[in-house]
Amino acid sequence: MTDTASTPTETPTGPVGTPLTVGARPYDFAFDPATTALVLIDMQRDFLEPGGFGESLGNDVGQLRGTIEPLRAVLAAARAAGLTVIHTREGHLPDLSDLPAAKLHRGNATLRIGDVGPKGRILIRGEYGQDIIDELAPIDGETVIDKPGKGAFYATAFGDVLRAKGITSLVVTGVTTEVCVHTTVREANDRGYECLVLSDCVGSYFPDFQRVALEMVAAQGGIFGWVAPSPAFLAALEPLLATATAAAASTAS
Ligand code: C5J
Repeated sequence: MTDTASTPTETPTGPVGTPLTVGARPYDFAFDPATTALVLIDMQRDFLEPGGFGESLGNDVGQLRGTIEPLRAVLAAARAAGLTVIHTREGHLPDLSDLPAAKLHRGNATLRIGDVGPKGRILIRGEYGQDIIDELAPIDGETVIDKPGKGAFYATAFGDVLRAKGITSLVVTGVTTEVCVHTTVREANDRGYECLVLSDCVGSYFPDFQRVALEMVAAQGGIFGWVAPSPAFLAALEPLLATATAAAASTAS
């Protein structure tokens, strides 16, 4: 089943436990780890490495690479704390049947979607360049959502997966801040999810867009959600990580 329309039944529900708190803008973000997912948006070679879709549009892919190390730390902590982890990948079917002509022709790119580049066909599912970078590769048990659009909800099972897992809050990371991250946060916000965007784990090819896109999330009392640097989120997870470490030690002894 795919998410094509907004209905009241989409409103997330889940068990409520003791919330953890992150120091965030515009005010503290409270979340229950049992109903929170870490979402990694489009950390794909096509956006972060030379020879892919991002570079074909004239972008300097080096601008995004600063997200990798902080996000690697967040991913490791989320896994250790037992949070739900969901990855997304932007891409199209090999026959391009899910690619609108408007998207194909937009941008006057040197290589268009479906053309063969140094890392395989540009932005095509199953190609090496379309996959997630090695540093953040999904592991068993983590959901990977393939999406044809910028938002994670459009024409995917993302909403169904969140509902099935009882998720009500999203910690959002990935690229690019003002495109797929923003679109997903806006879609999620309209569906009733609480979104925290980790400022150093999202990246833009344009420094000005990065700053303004983050301001737009937290402005007007958090019109789309909250913004915090990843160390604040890691600090909030500390009690859970300590419990997990103690449990592992007692199992080993
Ligand atoms: C773009 C994305 N920028 N993942 N995609 O085309 O943000």
